[in-house]
Amino acid sequence: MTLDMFADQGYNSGQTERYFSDVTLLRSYAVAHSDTILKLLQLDIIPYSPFRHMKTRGGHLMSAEITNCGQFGWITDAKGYRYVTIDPLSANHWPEMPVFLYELAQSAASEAGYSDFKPDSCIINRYVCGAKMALHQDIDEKDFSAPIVSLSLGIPAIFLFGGLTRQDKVTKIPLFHGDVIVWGGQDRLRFHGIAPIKAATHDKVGDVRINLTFRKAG
Ligand code: MD6
Ligand code: FE
Repeated sequence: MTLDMFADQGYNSGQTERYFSDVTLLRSYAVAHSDTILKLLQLDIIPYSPFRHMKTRGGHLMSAEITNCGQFGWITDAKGYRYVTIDPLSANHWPEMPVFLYELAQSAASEAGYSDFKPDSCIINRYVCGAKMALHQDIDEKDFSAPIVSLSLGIPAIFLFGGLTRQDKVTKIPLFHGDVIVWGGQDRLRFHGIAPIKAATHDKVGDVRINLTFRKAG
């Protein structure tokens, strides 16, 4: 069976999968809320801080387009990776994190065993067919004791989970519309990335994958 055959019916809907020691995948956790989430993005975030391609320090254009909401937004430019409170494109604060998203991220974290998650940052990625994210570690946050909560919408992706060094073997985890993956604890600093997205169409989201990643950055 191919991945996109599962895309609309909710692959393993409602099930919890565990990987390594501290990675929890909540299948279809956000499916019932996807219309609300997409509307919040469309009305309250994108008009103020649109998606944009950012450049890495090496001058390489990232294939995923990025924006943010919440107090801290993640950016990359000639000066490298970091969190900032002002969107360099709008010269304003990032749009506030909608309470609905804050509470959804908090309840997913709680479901995965992190009862006190207070995200102050939400990175929003948009991937078209062919876009990817190279293996990397999330190390720009101040405190690694908080987990990362990552919500996928739209067409499927293959999430790549490596180890604590770049050379470690990679585990591939397919992610579908509405899936939420929470990682923390011993797995907080694992290398991870997104394999090149395969062409597909999702009936609500179209031919893109949207990812929202909630963190405690500051
Ligand atoms: C994803 N994103 O799009 C995974 N990490 O599913 C990330 O791992 C990520 O988008 C650090 C900074 C921005 C990101
Ligand atoms: Fe990351």
